[in-house]
Amino acid sequence: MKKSLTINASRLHQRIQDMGKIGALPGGGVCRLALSKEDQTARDLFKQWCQDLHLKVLIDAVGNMLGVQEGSQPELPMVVTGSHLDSVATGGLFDGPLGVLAGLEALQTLQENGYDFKRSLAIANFTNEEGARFTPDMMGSLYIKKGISQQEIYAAQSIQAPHVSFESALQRIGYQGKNKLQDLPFHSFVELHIEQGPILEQENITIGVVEKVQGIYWTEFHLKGVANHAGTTPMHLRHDAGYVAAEIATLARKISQQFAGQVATVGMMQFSPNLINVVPQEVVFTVDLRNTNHDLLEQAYQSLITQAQELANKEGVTLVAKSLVQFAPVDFDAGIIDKVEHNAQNLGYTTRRMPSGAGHDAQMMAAICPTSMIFVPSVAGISHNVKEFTHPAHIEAGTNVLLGVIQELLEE
Ligand code: HGY
Ligand code: MN
Ligand code: MN
Repeated sequence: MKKSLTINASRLHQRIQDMGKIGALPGGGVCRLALSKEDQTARDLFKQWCQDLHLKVLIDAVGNMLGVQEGSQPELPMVVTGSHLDSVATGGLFDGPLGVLAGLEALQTLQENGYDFKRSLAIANFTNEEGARFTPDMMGSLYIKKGISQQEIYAAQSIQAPHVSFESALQRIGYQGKNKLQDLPFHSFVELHIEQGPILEQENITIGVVEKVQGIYWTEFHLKGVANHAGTTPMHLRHDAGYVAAEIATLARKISQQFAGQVATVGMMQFSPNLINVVPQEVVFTVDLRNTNHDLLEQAYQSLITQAQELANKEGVTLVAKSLVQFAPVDFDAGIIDKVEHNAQNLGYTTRRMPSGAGHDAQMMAAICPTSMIFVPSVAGISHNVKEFTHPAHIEAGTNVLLGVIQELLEE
């Protein structure tokens, strides 16, 4: 029978602050890129906290971590919660660590109340959720669902120079494990995460009941024109890769206005030779397209590729478009969605059902077992920004909902 337990909010708050000291940036926020020294330190701390709770720590070949509280019937499929500890280069304290540390807090609360675990409960830290150093994003959970091979992952080169392989970076931080997590029997997965958008705050809602995640297409464009003198080259004789890149960035915004629910982002752009008085020879840039509707996302993508090629042809610039990520939208499990909703409402929290605009490990886990997510509000809807913040009361609320959902899943 489910007991109504509540978490130790100050202990969770302290863990979030302690984790936030790793990779801390001078002006606030964190930089903890996947497989960096900072990621290693964060992993070490998580492992220590798991060992303090006498959890079995499993690590697989791509560095995914599971802290497991073994139940008395370990043959039963396990309940899993968690998220990621890597961050973007200008990240906040909550994107990822909230899910990992709230899971740990829920588990510790169950332990302290003498909960009789029949089914095991595991806390996950998935490798490279952000995709900010190695693409694709959600890499570790994609590997667990067998959507990418170990070889492909090991060969991935870091986006930023000095370019290193995933394999060498993983070996350097000492998290190349031997445990096979892919074949573990997972009963269910639930992830607590900040919304990273403005909806919950604007509507003054405490708990987001997440029904689905947008599809994500990441494309890298490589334009090649002709470097030339900025002063002496007549405009009609130019093959200006920089001009075409700017036109495509503008095109991406136009396309986002042509398809319902479409978002488009040009987040990275590198000019070469990147000199004030030289017509750009080459530009490498990325376009991130997302939509909850797969057909519209596909149409937006095709429209971008076709029109980008036309713009390049007109300027006599060559264009190579390389698809880095194509993840379809994912619907979550109705049963777990309902558990999130009724646990939140029974605790007296306001709720609203919603999609996730951001990608999450849950969208990969949904292919393996019944999955859903719990959102809590982001102040001013800000995330992937050092100013990311979520109020402690909302963190406490979300973690108490997570605890209730986990208990129900453990009892199933
Ligand atoms: O890109 C995303 O939405 C996630 O933060 N990796
Ligand atoms: Mn995240
Ligand atoms: Mn993120």
